[in-house]
Amino acid sequence: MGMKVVALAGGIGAARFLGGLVRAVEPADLTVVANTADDIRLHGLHVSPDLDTITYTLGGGVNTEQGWGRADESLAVATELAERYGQPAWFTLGDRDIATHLLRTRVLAEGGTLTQATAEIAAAWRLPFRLLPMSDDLVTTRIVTADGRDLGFQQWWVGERAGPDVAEVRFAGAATATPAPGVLGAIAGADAVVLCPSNPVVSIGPILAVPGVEATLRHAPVVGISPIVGGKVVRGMADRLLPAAGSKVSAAAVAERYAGFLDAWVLDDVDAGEVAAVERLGVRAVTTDTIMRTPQVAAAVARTALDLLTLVVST
Ligand code: FO1
Repeated sequence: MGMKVVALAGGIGAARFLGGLVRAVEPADLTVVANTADDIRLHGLHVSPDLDTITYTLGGGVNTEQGWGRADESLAVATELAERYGQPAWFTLGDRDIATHLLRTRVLAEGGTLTQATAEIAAAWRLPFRLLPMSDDLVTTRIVTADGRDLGFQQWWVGERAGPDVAEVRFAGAATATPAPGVLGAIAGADAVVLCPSNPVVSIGPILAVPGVEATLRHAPVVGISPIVGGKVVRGMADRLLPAAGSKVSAAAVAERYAGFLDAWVLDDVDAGEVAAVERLGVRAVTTDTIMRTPQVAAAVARTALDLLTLVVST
């Protein structure tokens, strides 16, 4: 039996990393737990961007330029909705992508769970690992803006292009949510839990906010890869959200957010100057090239992370 690995994942950054992780471990021994607090209901459909980004990327069907959505996409439905029916068009669903949302929404409407819908979609894409939503309950990231509005995450990020300053980030529904079946058991039984290089506030944050997850992580070997390189985000909006959540935009500051359960942390080579600060948190740190231009680089990052964690656990 190989090493049992659990990855906690957001969207694009996680998907790139997972493309490497599946080369570094036996995929059959891998469980990926994805954030679902970016989910949104649109035109009556349940859209799960992070689950879909992971599925399409690892299934070989992602739009590689965007990093999300389907390759070979068309917009006939979106155009008809906007132009004929005058429906809001700030969040675009492509035709092929809509097929995924139709299937998911139908499973849910028939009384199935998000876990069941996700398994059916993952099987169709022949994903070689187990993909779980963090919860079957509705947990929704809310962005309270400095000008006092309470926006859904996608409304702020896509609808307003992350323009408004952020006063507060909340996870509505998290306090009463239950982890999806298999999540806590996978973490408790893992030889390694890997925090993907995802947004610490709105990707990993909601997973940690589901009751029981953080407590279970405290007894598991946990390694993470910094999503912040040289004081900047590799992609996404963590630079806009970390200050609102009380953290600096640095690799060490992200490690500090996880310090209660983190055993090892992988930083980019450019952040070698932050290694000492991370180790003062009681977290073993190492640097490597973390800019995952190819799956080969991503696999090297994954091996570095797992090797460091193995070292920490054995000493
Ligand atoms: N991002 C955009 O900037 N504009 C869109 O219209 C948009 C649509 C969309 C549809 C399905 C999907 O899975 C993702 C989509 N995204 C879109 C990306 C998404 O908003 C974010 O990148 C993630 O939620 C953040 O991780």
